[in-house]
Amino acid sequence: MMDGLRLLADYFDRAAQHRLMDDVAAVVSAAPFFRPSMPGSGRPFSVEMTNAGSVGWVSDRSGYRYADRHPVSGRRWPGIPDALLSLWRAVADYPADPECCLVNLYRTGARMGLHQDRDERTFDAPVVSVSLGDSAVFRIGGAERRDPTRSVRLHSGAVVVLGGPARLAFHGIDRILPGTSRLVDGGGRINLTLRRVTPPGGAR
Ligand code: MD3
Ligand code: FE
Repeated sequence: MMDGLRLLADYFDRAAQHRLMDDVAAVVSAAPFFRPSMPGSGRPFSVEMTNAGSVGWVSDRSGYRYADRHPVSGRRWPGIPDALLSLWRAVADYPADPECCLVNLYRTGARMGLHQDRDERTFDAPVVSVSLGDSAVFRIGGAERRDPTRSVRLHSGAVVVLGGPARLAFHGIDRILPGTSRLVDGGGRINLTLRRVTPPGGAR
């Protein structure tokens, strides 16, 4: 396995997955899913998104960025649920809490192309991700787009920690395997991604 990539399959049992879905429902009631669009073209994403935390990741015609307000309601994002702060403190090995929890919703047919996460102002912190609902075919390569990639199945309850060299690896979601879980109402997959955006103690 690549250096810095830790796959913790079955980290959350079924009961914990249901509690996380309740936390997601509370976040979504304060900050409904929106559909981002590609910088430049304005082409809509197939994935719907929302956020919790002091800042949230958004994308529209003018670019990708972290914003402190929901792009539709103009309201601040809700707080990151306690269970996710506890997860970060248990696995991230980082001296400060996450600032953003991006919530991605993949209905059947949604995907995410190969990309790097580099909109943050620090890459010292790992990215911690939780998979809920239908299984996904996740692809991860190296620091260069041309590097070879491999495919990993992410099932409901899995946690992935990406630190060190893996932090800047190209990655994406090739496809969702429909009907592999009943956790998400209406079917599909939820991914929760915890990130530190600014250096600890640093100026905002
Ligand atoms: C590897 N999300 O939101 S999570 C994203 O399943 C994103 O929704 C995917 O890529 C999803 O940016 C993958 C696993 C993940 C998250 C961040 C990474 C893998 C990563 C950062 C660096 C390398
Ligand atoms: Fe990513």
